[in-house]
Amino acid sequence: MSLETENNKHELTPPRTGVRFIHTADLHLDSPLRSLALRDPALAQLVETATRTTLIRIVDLCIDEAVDALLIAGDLYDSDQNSMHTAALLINQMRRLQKADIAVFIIRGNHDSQAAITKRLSLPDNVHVFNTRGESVKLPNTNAIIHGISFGKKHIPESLLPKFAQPLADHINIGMLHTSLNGSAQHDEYAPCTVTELDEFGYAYWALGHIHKRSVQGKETTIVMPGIPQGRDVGETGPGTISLVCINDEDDKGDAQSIHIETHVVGPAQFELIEINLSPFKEWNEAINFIQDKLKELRNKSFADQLIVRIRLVGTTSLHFKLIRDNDLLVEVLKEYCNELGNLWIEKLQCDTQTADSNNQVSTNHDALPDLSNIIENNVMGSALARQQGLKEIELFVKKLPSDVKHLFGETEQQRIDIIDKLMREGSSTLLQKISYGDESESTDA
Ligand SMILES: [Mn+2]
Repeated sequence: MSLETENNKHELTPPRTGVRFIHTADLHLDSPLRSLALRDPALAQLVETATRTTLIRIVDLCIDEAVDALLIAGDLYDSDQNSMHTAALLINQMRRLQKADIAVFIIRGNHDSQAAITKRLSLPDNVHVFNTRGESVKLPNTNAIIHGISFGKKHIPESLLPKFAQPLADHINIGMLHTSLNGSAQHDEYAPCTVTELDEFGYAYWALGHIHKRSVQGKETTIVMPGIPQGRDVGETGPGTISLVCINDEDDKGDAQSIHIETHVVGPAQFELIEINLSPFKEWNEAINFIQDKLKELRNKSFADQLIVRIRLVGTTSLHFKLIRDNDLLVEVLKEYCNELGNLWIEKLQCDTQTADSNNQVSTNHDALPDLSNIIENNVMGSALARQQGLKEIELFVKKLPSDVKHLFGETEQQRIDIIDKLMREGSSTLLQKISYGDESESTDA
């Protein structure tokens, strides 16, 4: 800890009126890899260790900033299945905070409501895990009081607000709540409540969790969703953030309470989706250069150490056939470029381009192809028989999958039919392209 910190003056005169803390939520430790696209072992390793690295970095920041407390507002774990490795990591990190005299407040969310790791693990005594009835705990050496409540089960359809204590006078009241916020009771089972209700409750700060997108709201009070500190897949793009919060109470001169929030990026790996339009290009190398420039631009703008990108190629281009046929080659070329640039990864390359001249090419070179295309479109796509066959195949396939990825192939019959239709459409289009383009390319290569 540096003696030069601006808060040094407070530290010399405890108990002071004011508090500094770090607020995070939704670390989802031990979350399984959610994307089948992460087949690259090095990339899978990076994503797997990213949440653990994030926890260590949060603790580093707590110690560097010499905060009073760390608040973890639910879903510290992804589920009740936790590794011993994570248990050991957590104990070690909590001990580091204990040595630095930093208190830790944890509430359990919908994902870790049953996690044995916070229920049975003996964490050092600087760590307080809130019960499911609601509790208020004073933060030593400050005039702050933390009110919190844990989820006792996965679904909580009612608001948990009635279980919170009224604000304590002459204290900085901070509430910790895992909530889906404004959702209606029928659709949202994660302790819903409104921003207005929180705003009018009389606390100075609401440390929320659950929604993975960062937001700061409130008029009378400050209501913060800190955002997920480390995204788990391309569904969670952008930098992973936490909040460093400083609340100063009314001072001698009568100035009102002030809250200062700093956003810090902690997650080591950032996911991004990028759509690249290849319409202007007719030359393969020009298209590759363009994609590489776009990747570099994105890399330069990203906040995290590592950038993981899903690329979606779109546009109408005469390169369409080659993009489909030589997809593996393109991926390798781009991965090589990422290696050179460093700290950049391709998670998936999705090719949704359209051909600039498919009809001409198909009809002039191969007379049977338009017929085949019509047969597929009119007699196969959407036919009950084809779907039935597809459902059988998917069922056989899903049986062989590990249980945590089974849902990727649809949880209802309708979802499975949608997947079958999509696969048939993609498959038949690839087949037609390969038939029409295959011969032609062989002759030009020869
Ligand atoms: Mn949650």
